Amino acid sequence: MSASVVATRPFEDQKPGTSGLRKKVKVFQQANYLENFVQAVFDSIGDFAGQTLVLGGDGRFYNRQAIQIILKMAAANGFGRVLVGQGGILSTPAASHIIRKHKAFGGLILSASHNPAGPDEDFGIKYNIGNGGPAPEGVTDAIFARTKDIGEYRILAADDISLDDIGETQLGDMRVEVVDAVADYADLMRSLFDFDAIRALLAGGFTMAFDAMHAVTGPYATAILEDDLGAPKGTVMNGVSKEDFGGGHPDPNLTYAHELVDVMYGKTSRPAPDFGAASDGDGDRNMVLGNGFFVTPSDSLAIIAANADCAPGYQGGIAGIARSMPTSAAADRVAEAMGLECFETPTGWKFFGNLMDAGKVTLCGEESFGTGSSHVREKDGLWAVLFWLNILAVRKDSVANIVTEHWRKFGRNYYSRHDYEGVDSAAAGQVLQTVRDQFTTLPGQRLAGRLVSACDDFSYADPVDGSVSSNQGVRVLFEDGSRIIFRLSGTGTSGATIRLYLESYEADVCKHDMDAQDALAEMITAANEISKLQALSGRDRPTVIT
Ligand code: G16
Repeated sequence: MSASVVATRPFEDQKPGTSGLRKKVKVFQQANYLENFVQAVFDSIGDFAGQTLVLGGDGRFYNRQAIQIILKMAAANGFGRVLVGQGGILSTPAASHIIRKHKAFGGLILSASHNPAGPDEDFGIKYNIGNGGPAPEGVTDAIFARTKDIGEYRILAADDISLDDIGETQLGDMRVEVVDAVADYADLMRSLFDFDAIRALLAGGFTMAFDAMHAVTGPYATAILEDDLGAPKGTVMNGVSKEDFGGGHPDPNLTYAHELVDVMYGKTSRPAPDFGAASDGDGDRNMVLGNGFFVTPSDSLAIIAANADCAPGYQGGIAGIARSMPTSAAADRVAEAMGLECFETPTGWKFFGNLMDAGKVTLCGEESFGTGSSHVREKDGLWAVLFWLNILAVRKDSVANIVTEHWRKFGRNYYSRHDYEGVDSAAAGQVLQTVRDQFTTLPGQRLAGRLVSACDDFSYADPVDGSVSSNQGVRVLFEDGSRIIFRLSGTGTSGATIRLYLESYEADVCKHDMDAQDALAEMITAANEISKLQALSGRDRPTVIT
């Protein structure tokens, strides 16, 4: 087997977004497109000669072909060993764990997360560093710079290897180990949560449903929830992973996880279960529901933090909490009550890595249905589900009671995100600029019955390495803690997605039972007025409301 050096020319559009490079499959299928990006990664991450790379993906269309290409490139570039998930499958949190457990140099994760899959849909790739977390901006900037002047890539001339059987194969000088995709991850979960208590809960008449949305979590959820914890067969819905995710959109929110939502709100023939959850394409997101009750991701983080001592893995205390800037401040109130530091970072899990490595935070969360802890360096869907089950097993109360009691104690942060997807990029930029143009005039004015205290473009200085990330969202901040935030998504693959985040704090317990859209109605109107969002985007309503 010989390594060949293939001449290539740069592609101009290989800038990693919030979480790696995400494009249509057809873009990735262009000659040299994937190869260029992978070589740019290998050229940007330092000396890995003889070291270990972890490789796996969410199983979407093109996963297997991409893995074969990357294996041959890893061999030609001098890796000593690649650990690849059986069938080419690794959920994102499982990949993060395997990188850490096996002290790998890094990992390549193939996923476009919750974006639909199939020949005409999306594919993605991202590089994670040796701590198991997404490469920080310094690394992704270097990768992007390299994609712009790349002239060749290295690849081994070899046959494809079998990914389906656990075992070892030699590829040139590199060893390929096909590993069980689930086992290590399941062991980690057993070390964090009280499986006996959860088993007893599930044996005692407590009912639940988990929607894997035909994506990567299916085998993980089946092994853990049904085979180990004893939940009845069928608890995991849509548990068989498919290359096209069953034609669905595996984004665990009230819009796209409607099958689960119908079950949880009693709209099917079965009685609504006590607990419901869903995960996304690559297994890092989660949505949590009670019987007829939705838990916002921001509240979920706060409630997990406030109840962390229910889970054995967290009984020694937690170090601190971090949330992305657009995530509601519910967790800040818990942190304050617990005497913990709370960090506000830009959107993107990569910003939590330094804080976790430095021991400053244990729990992290994002409004985009992401919750996790320092057990790995990615958000972790099933981890959040197990944490909730552990809390429910200890507190022996319903999801709705636990949440409303939390609001009674800490106040309620009414929260919603309105997404306008597939908007013309120039128009989306204008929406944000329209608000920026009022940065000096809005403060001091009253909007939605509240006083505007400040406006800014969110900027973050990493307290660990001092790096500064600017332009991370346009904020209109109110004196009472309410916020209106505009941001452009960094994960879409067609046009621009405008995200409008709305938050309003309510301390009065008598006003805690409103629908969030009603509670935020004045804020929504004000946000549209100051940004001219609907006029500029040509849309009269959001595509998705969460
Ligand atoms: C990714 C990132 C998250 C981010 C989310 C939404 O999640 O890992 O940190 O919150 O995208 O980002 P944006 O608002 O820029 O679209 P995932 O689950 O898509 O990998």
